[in-house]
Amino acid sequence: MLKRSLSLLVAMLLLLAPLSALARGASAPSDEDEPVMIHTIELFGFTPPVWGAHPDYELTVPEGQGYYLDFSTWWFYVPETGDVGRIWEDGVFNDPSALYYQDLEIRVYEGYDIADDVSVLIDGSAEYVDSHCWSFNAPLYHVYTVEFGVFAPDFVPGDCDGDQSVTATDAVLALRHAMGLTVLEGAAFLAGDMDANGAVSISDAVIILRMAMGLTE
Ligand SMILES: [Ca+2]
Ligand SMILES: [Ca+2]
Repeated sequence: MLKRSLSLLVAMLLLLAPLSALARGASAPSDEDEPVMIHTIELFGFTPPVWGAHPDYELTVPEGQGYYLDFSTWWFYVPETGDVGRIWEDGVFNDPSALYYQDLEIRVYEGYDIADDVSVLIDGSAEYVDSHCWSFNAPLYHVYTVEFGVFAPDFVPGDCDGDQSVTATDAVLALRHAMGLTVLEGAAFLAGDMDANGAVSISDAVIILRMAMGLTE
């Protein structure tokens, strides 16, 4: 009786073994081939354009994601003339007739892919996202921010302390900023940046001093 039971058990095991092997064989390849789909792309640290400032390229992606920010560029577009171009790190947002937007190039790591219905969030919201599309020749995903205009605040060039006249005091303020002793911000910074290159330097302070002394306008 026991012998019969044993042989029945062996027969059952032999019957089941090929089935389980078949099941493993059928499922393994598809597990390896299917990419992990990305349904949300998140970017953090976005700074919209500020008049007189350099573009900010400090956007980051959270760690441990299947995608990364490969490259990003700020662009300007002038509707009146149709001019389009890049704003590099040393460029300045200072054209009131231009619109500015950032092109963010997203790539995925091996084993990942981006879902068609992906949502893109910048600093937790879709407020700054305009559109996104695949490029035609590479697994590259472009995200475009909305367009930003910039407007010059009201200031008198050279008047760092805002008293509506240009004096030696303004030159000293610009000089102290250039030396890192104080920080000029907003309209004071723009007033001090006489050559509009996005920095207040010693040469700006010299220009202001010459204005205060009546040597230049
Ligand atoms: Ca002044
Ligand atoms: Ca300057």
